[in-house]
Formats: sequence, structure tokens, C-alpha cells
Amino acid sequence: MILLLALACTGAPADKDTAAPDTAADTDTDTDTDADTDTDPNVDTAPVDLDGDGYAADVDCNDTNVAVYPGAPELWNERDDDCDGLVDADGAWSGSMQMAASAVYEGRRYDFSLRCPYAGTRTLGQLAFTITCTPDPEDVDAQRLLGETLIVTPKDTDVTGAAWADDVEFTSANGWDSDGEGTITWSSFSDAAVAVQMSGVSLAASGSGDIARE
Ligand SMILES: [Ca+2]
Ligand SMILES: [Ca+2]
Ligand SMILES: [Ca+2]
Ligand SMILES: [Ca+2]
Repeated sequence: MILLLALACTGAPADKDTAAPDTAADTDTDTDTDADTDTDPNVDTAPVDLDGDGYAADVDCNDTNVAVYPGAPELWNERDDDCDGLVDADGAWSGSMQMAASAVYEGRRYDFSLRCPYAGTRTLGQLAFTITCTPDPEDVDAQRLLGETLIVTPKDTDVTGAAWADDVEFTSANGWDSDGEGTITWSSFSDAAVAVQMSGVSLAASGSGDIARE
């Protein structure tokens, strides 16, 4: 009996693969049914599509969810549905805003019109942006009352879904700052409208504009 067992464990085992092509490199005893073209019929390299959405695991960014695949409709669900590497409206955003500001100084009112580029990002529930207003460098009153630059930044950066509304801060290069409010409303995953405003005793400003994902 011992001799028979020893004999059974020596030498090349019989090839029982059922798939073509069969090669001399294949010396296993497994029975597999893969239909790939690699030289080892015991290794199945054929693309796998676990969730059956028509996209194999190498291109399907979630092969266990049938609603997620390249080109799938992107939804506001904090998930990358279309496999473009971006969750919802995440990405870099830019655009231009027009701001109106008014200041009262020594009993006289001054009005200013400012063009203010928007630059920011939205990443995994966090918002960051800087709206940089540059008053006319030739306007002595604007420089004195608003500063060389007037910057708007968010105070609370949490964002979910298609809308954000929270406090912002206006900061002048002249050294003062003032709280205001801001909103961003997404009309799609690549377009949004921005509005900011602040209202102080001697200074008020409000602006709006459109931004787009880069
Ligand atoms: Ca799949
Ligand atoms: Ca999938
Ligand atoms: Ca999504
Ligand atoms: Ca996406």
C-alpha cells in the first residue's frame, strides 16, 4: 500500500483541462473551463464583470454595483457613478462675478463696481474658494475705502448636494474684514451660480456670477 501511494505522487499529473488551447506548460490536474488565451489554462484572465453591468472590473470603478460604470448617470449621492474619478460636482471651479460696493465716509456715499474672479475647489464634501475683487487702481476713493484687493472666502466649508449657503468673510488688503453670507447653487455637475453679500454700517457689498467646472 505504501509503495502504491508513493508511485501515485510521482511524475507529471495528467492534464484534465477542458479549455483550448492546451500547451506543454500546462501540467496541473485541475479541471477548468476558462476560455482565455493565456499559456496557462489554469489561470483565468478573461475579463470579469461581477455585477453584470456590461463593464469588466478593469474599467468598472465599482464592479459590485450595477448602477456604477463608465458613462452611468452621475447622481448627487457622494459617489462617483460615471467612473470619471470625480464624485458628484467635485473638481476645480472658476468663473467671474460682478460686485457692487458702497461706502459711506465722512457723510458722503461712494459707489464702486468691481470685477471679481472666482477660483475654488469642491472635494469630498469640502468647499474652498477665493473671490478676489480688485478695485480700480486709479480710483483713489476705492483704494482708500476698499483696499488694493477685497477678498471673499467661505467660513464654513462643509458642502453636500446641489446647494451651499453659509457665512463668508470679506477681507480687505487695508487690514479690515467683515462677515457676510454666500450661496452656491449647482444647476448641473459642471455649472453653478454664486452670490455673496455683506452689509455693514459704513460699507455694503453684494455680487453674483456663474462658475463652471474646469
Ligand atoms: Ca461591472
Ligand atoms: Ca458597476
Ligand atoms: Ca455621484
Ligand atoms: Ca463622477
